[in-house]
Amino acid sequence: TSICTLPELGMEKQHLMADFQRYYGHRLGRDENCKSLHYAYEALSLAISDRLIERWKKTYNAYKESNCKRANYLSMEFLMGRTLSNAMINLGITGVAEQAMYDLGLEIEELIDSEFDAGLGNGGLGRLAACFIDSCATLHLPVTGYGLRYEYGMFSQLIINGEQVEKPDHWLRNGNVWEIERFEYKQAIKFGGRTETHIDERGRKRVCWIDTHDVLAVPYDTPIPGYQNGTVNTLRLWKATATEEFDLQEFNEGDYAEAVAAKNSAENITMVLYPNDASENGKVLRLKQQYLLASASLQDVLSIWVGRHGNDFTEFAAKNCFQLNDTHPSIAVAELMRLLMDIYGLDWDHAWKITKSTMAYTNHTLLPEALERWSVNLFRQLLPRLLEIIFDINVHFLAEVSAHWPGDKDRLTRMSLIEEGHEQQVRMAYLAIVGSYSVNGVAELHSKLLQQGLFCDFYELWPQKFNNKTNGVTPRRWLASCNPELADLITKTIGDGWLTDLSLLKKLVPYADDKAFRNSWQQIKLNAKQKLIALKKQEHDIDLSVDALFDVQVKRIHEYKRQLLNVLHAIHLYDRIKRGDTANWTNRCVLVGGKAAPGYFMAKKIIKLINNVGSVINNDPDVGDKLKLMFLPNYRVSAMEIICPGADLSEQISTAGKEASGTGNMKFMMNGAITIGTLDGANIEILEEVGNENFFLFGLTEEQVEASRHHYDPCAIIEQDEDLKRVMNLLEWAHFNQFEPGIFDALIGSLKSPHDPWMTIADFRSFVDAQKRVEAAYKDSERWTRMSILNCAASGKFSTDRTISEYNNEIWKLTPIKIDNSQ
Ligand code: DL6
Repeated sequence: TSICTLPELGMEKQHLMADFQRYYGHRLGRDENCKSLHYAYEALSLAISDRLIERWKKTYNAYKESNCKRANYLSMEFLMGRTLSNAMINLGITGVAEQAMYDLGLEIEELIDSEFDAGLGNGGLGRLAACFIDSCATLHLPVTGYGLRYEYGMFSQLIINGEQVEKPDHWLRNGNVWEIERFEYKQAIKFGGRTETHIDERGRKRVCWIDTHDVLAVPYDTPIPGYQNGTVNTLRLWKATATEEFDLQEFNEGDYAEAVAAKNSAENITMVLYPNDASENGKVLRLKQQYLLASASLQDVLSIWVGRHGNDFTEFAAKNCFQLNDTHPSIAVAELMRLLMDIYGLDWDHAWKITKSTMAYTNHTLLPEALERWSVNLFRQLLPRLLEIIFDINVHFLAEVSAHWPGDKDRLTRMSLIEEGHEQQVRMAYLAIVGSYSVNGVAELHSKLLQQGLFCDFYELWPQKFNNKTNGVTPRRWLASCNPELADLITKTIGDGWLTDLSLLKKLVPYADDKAFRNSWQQIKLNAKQKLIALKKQEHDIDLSVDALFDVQVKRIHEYKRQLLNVLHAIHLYDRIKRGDTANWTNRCVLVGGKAAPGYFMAKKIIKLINNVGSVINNDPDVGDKLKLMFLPNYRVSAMEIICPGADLSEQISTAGKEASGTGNMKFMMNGAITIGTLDGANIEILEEVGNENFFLFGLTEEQVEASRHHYDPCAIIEQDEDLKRVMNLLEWAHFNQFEPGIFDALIGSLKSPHDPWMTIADFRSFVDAQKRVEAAYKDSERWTRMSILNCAASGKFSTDRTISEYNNEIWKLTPIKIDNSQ
């Protein structure tokens, strides 16, 4: 018997009830007079969490005993959303827990809904990381997620007078039952100071980074369960705090207040998530966050290694790899070099060989403004040792470029890790490419464009490094958990194998022709639409008709995603109604949601425009049920869990060549919504899977966009299109901003500019025509339901289980470790 010998926890109703009551009454000290649901949520979560921790320890021991290779997923964002319902599904305990709560007089749905979202991400990139770690655990892969434990996550969005107002999201204010602090694994992180070189006892040059201001990174671990397979992996998030040593000195000098204040400045590093999904260059705090993540995570992995193997790194690369989620953690390339050389005494060549064979980089955007660059001066002040190493990497790298292209000076300038100019900048994407053995994009088109455009020089030099890994989403959260009725129907029809092999959904194809099955499918969609209406009604007292086409666009607000095109279409429909052009009309609710980066002027104007146009349309008695346009405030993971089962039409309308992949498109498809979309990102692969007849395609292709960019004349297009002209007139004559003159001038100007990079006007006519095809299809409800079933049936490719299997087979090469649950 040891201090951690415990009897196995029961999985039956009575076991859960007993644990719940103990936590509720003893640990939380509540009784039947307590009105807040939060404590019941917390008591149930603690009971569930105990069962996760049991499996977590077994997984940890199994990995340790097998001495297996491990992957580490480094990401500045993990957009986890809520945990309770997902944990119950993955433990296979949902039904039992529901019954247990029911017997105690509680509705489990209400407990689930009382959990705050863990909003530690901006959008697709962060949510992808969350889906990835779910799939890694489901596939028995030894993968640890490393990120930051922001005190404030993504801001809450309020809409006041049609405008976005940001409110801080203190998601930890009620504590977080799912995490465990592990102070014993803290790491010291250096900032500032200077470097000194000396010769060690073996006559080798050693660099010391001294006079630094150190900060502690303290890990908080969250268990990540696989789907009913006993595996529980770890998400390790770092919180910055002051070191213990620093205050002693100041205390001695009597500067108590300064010492405490310094603690705050250390803690500020992980205080808040940067709410930008495209660019956030040049901010000192952001660079500190990136370095803290990279350094703490690498030190953690290295200290585990050294604990077992001493300073022998011969096998390190065979047993470890690091996947960099975008360039945000790419400073890890230089940091691994520093740790291996300065701390563990390896020489350059050995350290570089290890670095280059352990790092792998995923790019998530083609937008040039999102490619990170850091000023050399800032680097020098904050991370002087890292800058030296980056310069050295560059010297070695440029020698390789020169050898490959002798005398090609332009090539050297283009490919250098350092961009020259009035201020030198470090090109972080290039650092990631040079220091990695794999570089991937996130959809076929995106990967192709990286190779042919943005990174073409690097592709020419190292074609074998480049590959594609099309994104996915986890079907556990994005079908089983968010749409239980549909999941039950699918399981009743084809069995439950689809939960871990989504390609089995194709067995639904023959049922698209089965009238009874279609009826059940239709009824489930109507129920989901009712839930969505109820959500909407909490905020606006507007009645939506369940029979209307639910036309949904939810994602970050960005010009390239073209929410504006959607608004132009809504205005066009409104104009038709006002002109009485409503023969054969299809009633439609256009729902748009998403957050704008707080400093993104145009995106904020787009939100205001949607709200203003919506308020004119929704209050016009001539319009009635024919058309509604609504903005869904505070779009987040838990909102999407209600929105996506209720959508009929999924708007994926970015300018071709701009959306790297998209993942909302996959969630909608899986839940039976039909896509109206351009040939962009993963839309192309969705179309390939589902076929032309089950997808509403429109718009210019990426090649056409690029070819017509130079002679683009939106004013001429407007002039020749009567419908578009009327839409633009309504905008320009301030029909939607009668008492707010000029507020949409910038938006109108951008639409009419021949330099509009998003070329919204170019796709208007084709979009309107595609929408007409949508209306005709929706009128025939049997046909629509067939299409809906076939979309779900064709969504098998878009599981992150498939994506992660590809990462593993082609990049990480880990052996799955099955956890023995018999003891
Ligand atoms: O790969 C996940 C996700 C893609 O689905 C989106 O298409 C893409 O826009 C998004 N990229 C980012 C990049 N932000 N930065 N840097 O969020 O990644």
